[in-house]
Amino acid sequence: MTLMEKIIKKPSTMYAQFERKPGADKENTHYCPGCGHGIIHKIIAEAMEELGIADRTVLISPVGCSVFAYYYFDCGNIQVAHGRAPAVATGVTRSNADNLLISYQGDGDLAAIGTAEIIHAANRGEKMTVFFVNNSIYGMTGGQMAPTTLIGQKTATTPFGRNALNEGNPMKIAEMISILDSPVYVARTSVHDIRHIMQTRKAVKKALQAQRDGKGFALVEILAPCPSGWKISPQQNAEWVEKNVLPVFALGEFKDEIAQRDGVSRARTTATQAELLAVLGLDSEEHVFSPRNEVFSRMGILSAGFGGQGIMMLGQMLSLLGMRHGLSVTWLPSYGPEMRGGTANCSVVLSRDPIGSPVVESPELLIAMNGPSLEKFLPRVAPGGLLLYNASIIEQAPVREGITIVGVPAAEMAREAGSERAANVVMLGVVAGWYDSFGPEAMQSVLADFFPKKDLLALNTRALDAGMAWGKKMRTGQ
Ligand SMILES: Cc1ncc(C[n+]2csc(CCOP(=O)(O)OP(=O)(O)O)c2C)c(N)n1
Ligand code: SF4
Ligand SMILES: [Mg+2]
Repeated sequence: MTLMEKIIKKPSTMYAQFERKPGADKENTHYCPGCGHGIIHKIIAEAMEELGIADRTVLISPVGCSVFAYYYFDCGNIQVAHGRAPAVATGVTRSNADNLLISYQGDGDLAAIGTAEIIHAANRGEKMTVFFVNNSIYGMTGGQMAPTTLIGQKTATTPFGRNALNEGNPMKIAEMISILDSPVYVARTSVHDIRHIMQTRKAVKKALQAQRDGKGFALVEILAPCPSGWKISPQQNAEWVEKNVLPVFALGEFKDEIAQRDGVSRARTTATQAELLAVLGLDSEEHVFSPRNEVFSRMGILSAGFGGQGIMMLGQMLSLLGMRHGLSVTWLPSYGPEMRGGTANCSVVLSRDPIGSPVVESPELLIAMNGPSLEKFLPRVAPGGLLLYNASIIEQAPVREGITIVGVPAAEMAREAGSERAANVVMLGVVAGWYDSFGPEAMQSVLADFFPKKDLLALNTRALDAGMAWGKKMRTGQ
C-alpha cells in the first residue's frame, strides 16, 4: 500500500459509503474543504479500529457542523440537543457501564450553551471521552463569536474584533477541566499540519484507551481549522493557526493520571415502578386515567401548527395534566426544518405504564391548528381517534373515515376570552371537556403553573372554561 493509499483509506469503523448522507455523493463528507472535523473524524475512527472498541462505543454528536457525525461512524450514534452531549452520555454510561462514550463537541456547543454540562460531567468523573473541537468560531451558523474566539478576531458578532472588555477572554477549557479532581486525562492538540495530526492521533488513542480500561473522564481539546468561518483559504490554515491560535492556546498534556487511577465502578440503583410511584406520592388509587371511560393504557397526542400558536406549550400543558393524574408522560418537540408558515409540532404520550418511546406514529388525538399540519398528520390519526382542528383558520372541513372530526373556532373563542393567542388554551379546554376524566382542579393548577401573572391567568381561565364547555357539549350533545 502506498503512503497516499494509506492516507485515504477509510478505517473499518467508518462506513465505506455514507448512506445516511442525503444526496448523490456518498463518498465525501459534508464538511468544507480544509475543515478540521473530517480529519478528526478519521483520527477517532482509526483509534476505535486499533483498540477494537467500535461495537461498544456510542458516539454522541452535537449541534454544530458535526451534527451529522452519525453519517460517518460505524458505531452506536446519538444526536443530541445543543450542549447536552455530556448529559446524554452520562445517562448512557450510568445505564450501561459496558458502553464506551464519546462526547464529540464544538466550542459553541461545549464552551457556550453546554458549559454547565461539561464542567459537571468532568467533576463527576463520568466514564466518557470528550473530543472538544475548538475552531474558535460558530462554524455552522455562519461564523459568530465563540467563547474561544481570539482577541481581535473578527466574526459576524464581533465585526470590529473580539474585545476582552466587551466579550471576555478566550476560554481555556483544557486548563479549566484539568484542575478538577476527577478527570484522568486532559490534553490539547492541533490538526493544522501533519506533525500535529500525529500528536493528536496519540492523544485521541490514549484517551479512548483510558476509557476502555475503565479509568473515567478524559478530554482532548483539538484545535481545528475552520477556513470558511475564518474567511481564509484552506491553504492558509496552517499559517493562521501558527500565528494566531497557538500563541493563545498552549498545546500539551495538562493532566495524565491514567496510570495511577484504579478506575471507576459505580453500583447501579434499581427500583420497581411501584417503589418509584410510592416515592413520588403517586401510588394512590384515585389516580385513574380513563378518558370518556375508555381505558387507554397509552394515549398518543400530536399537537401541530405554526410557530407562535403555542403548540409546544399546549403539549407541555397536556403533559403536566397527565402528571397531575399520576401518569407517565413524555413531551417531544419537533421544530423541524420547515420554512416559515410550515408546521411545528410536538408529541405527547400519556400512559399508565412506563413509556418505551416518545414517538407518536398514530395519534389517538390530533390537534391541528393550521392547514399544513392538518394535511401532514390527518392520515396518521389512529382508527377511532379524534381530530380537533382550528376551524377559525381551516375553512374546509377535512374528511376521513373511521375517526371523529371536530372543528373548533378556537381563535374566535380565544378572542372573546380576551386574546387570540389563547387559542391553544381553548383547545386544551376542549380536550378536557371531551375526555371527562381530567378534573377541573388539575386543569386550574396546570394553568396557574403556566400563567403566574394574575391578568394572564384570568384571561386563560376564560379561554379554558369556554373550551371545556365546548368539549362537554360535543360529548354530551347539550
Ligand atoms: C438550542 C440551540 N441554540 C442555538 C442553536 C443554533 N446553533 C446551531 S450550531 C451553533 C453553534 C455551533 O458552534 P460550534 O459548537 O463551535 O460548532 P462548529 O460548527 O464550529 O463545529 C448554534 C449556536 C441551536 N441549533 N440550538
Ligand atoms: S463552516 Fe467551518 S467547521 Fe463548518 S464545515 Fe465549514 S470549515 Fe468546517
Ligand atoms: Mg466551533
